[in-house]
Amino acid sequence: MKSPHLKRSFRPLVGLATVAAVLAGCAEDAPQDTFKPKGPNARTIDDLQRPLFYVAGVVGLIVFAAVGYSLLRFKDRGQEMPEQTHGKTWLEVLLTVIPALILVGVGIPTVAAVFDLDDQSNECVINVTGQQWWWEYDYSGTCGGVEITAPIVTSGELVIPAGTPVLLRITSRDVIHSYWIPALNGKRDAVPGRLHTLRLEADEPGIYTGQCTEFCGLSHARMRQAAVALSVADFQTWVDNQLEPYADNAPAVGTLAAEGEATFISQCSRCHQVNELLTADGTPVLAEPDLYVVSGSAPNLTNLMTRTAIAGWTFDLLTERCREQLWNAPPDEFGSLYLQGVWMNTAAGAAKPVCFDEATLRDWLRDPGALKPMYADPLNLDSTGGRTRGMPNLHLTEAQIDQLIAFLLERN
Ligand code: HEC
Ligand SMILES: [Cu+2]
Repeated sequence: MKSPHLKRSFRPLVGLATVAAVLAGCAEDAPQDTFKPKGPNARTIDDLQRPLFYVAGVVGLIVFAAVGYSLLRFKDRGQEMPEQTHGKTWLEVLLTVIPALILVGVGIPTVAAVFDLDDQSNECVINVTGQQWWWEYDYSGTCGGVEITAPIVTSGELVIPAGTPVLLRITSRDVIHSYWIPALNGKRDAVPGRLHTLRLEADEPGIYTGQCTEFCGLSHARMRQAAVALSVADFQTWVDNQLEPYADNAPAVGTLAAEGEATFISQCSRCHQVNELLTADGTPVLAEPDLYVVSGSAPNLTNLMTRTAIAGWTFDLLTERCREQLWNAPPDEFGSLYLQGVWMNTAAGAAKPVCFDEATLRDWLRDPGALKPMYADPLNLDSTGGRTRGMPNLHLTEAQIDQLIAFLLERN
């Protein structure tokens, strides 16, 4: 505190730096920018928020100017106390009527927009469940004219047909989460025991990212999500891929992937379902995550490699370069790249996919808690009846990880 002048002279600098940082944030390509709607619901919100933002901005500037003027003009310079008065009816009426009119002007379009957004009409219904700390999606029925002949359960990445109003039915299994894809609509809380609806529609194929916006515990910051919009034809292909019979892609006897299948059954399948997986003697392998995980659920891994990120959509399955390529693809090229996924840019017959970020998946399998804190620590299991909150460290050997990766790559 020796040099208050120096400190004071820093203030404008700090202020300038803050403004510069905020402006830089606006200029930069920000995928979760609420001012860049990419679908009709988000546009309804944008059409409302922009004029309000401007009006509120002008009111804010007037208030700041008035306060600033009063501070400087009437600064205490030892002058006489001015005459004290009370009440000025015309001014009080005026200052009541003007804000009331502004509020009515804001209220009417706001209520109209709320009703507009509540429109439930849709061409597809998808169930969404919040989990600590990832989102589960399950599909059935018809979606954008595409018939979904068997249930599809996936995680993190919501795949929808573009140009189609999709109704999400959102709930939670554990605590309150909140679903938010800023480019497609506002936020909706996911509350245990309740169903909340949210309508998403994307104008064009592309990837639209978001994140959980209700603090939901330790790894809330690692609970992200994305909506991937595909043309209806590409969406049909995606559905066909998800429902491809296990036998069509089953690892051949004697391969590394076949060893991976056995390791998967012994190490992973108590928590993770892979649809139609059978033991060596032909018994169906059914996951029982309710016995091992507090929330009673773990991601379905049937077609893991068709996703682009895992574990709350936080860790990439695609290498950075390929992710950039996918995210920046024009709408008419996006779908085919997305459907190739980790196999993008890979020559036919190549043993390993070029775009696969293998190191990240290996890190995850080696010690998931090191990447994403989840209270999976075995020391804390007394209070939860032996169940972990996330995926525990299974102390796999590198050889087992090799097998599992081969198995998971085969299954897509
Ligand atoms: C005790 C239960 C349990 C076991 C056993 C388990 N996991 Fe997990 N796993 C989870 C949970 C819970 C998550 C979700 C973690 C999160 O995202 O917060 C998860 C997430 C994953 C993910 C990310 C999936 C996605 O779509 O986000 C992969 C991949 C994965 N596990 C692979 C495996 C493999 C391979 C094994 C066997 C070696 C295995 N897990 C064993 C509980 C388990
Ligand atoms: Cu959450």
